[in-house]
Amino acid sequence: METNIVSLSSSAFIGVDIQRDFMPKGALAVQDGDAVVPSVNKCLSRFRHIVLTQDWHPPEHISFASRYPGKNPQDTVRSAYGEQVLWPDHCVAGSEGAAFHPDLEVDRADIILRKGHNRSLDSYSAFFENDHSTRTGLAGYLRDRFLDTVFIGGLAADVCVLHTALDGRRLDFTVYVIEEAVRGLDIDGSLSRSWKQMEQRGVRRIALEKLFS
Ligand code: VGL
Ligand code: ZN
Repeated sequence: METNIVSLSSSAFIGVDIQRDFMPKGALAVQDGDAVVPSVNKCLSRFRHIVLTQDWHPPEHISFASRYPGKNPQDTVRSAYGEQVLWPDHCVAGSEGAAFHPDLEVDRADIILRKGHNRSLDSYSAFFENDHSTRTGLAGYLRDRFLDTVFIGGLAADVCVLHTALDGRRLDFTVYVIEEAVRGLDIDGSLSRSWKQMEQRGVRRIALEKLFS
């Protein structure tokens, strides 16, 4: 007999950065990024505990290439916490591009976690900022509710989903990434590298149909 893992009261769904700027034609477009929305909405209607994250940067954020003369997106800069990859300006707090995809059923969220709001510190993961030590508070939130398992969907599979999944494992959560509910930037093979890395660290990859059978 199959257990319906989704109905377990100890599981949460984390929808990562399903925002306009990561959609096709957005400032930091993920190919087919909008294809995650129906799958994610299915999760939003089934899970009992729901977290949504929102990439939320001040203007002139440390990760914006436009801030450094002569630098381009994908170049890197050295920061106080190590190497930081540069991106086009994206998800500026309060902007249209930072808004959730219009079809995302945001009202189902229990909590919306905004990350990357410190001008001099980026935050890919929903658990830690990019210095790998400043906590966002999400682990505490989950533990206070006795949630020990997270299912992740959203964007981008090889950046913020990847780092959320790896940090979830580092913090001893059971972590699943839902195949149909993620899409990646896939820069120079980063997507397959990310799946490999997640697998090595014990992140479980699961198909949507397996979840709701
Ligand atoms: C992301 C790059 C920069 C993401 C956020 O949500 O994956 N990627 N900021
Ligand atoms: Zn960002």
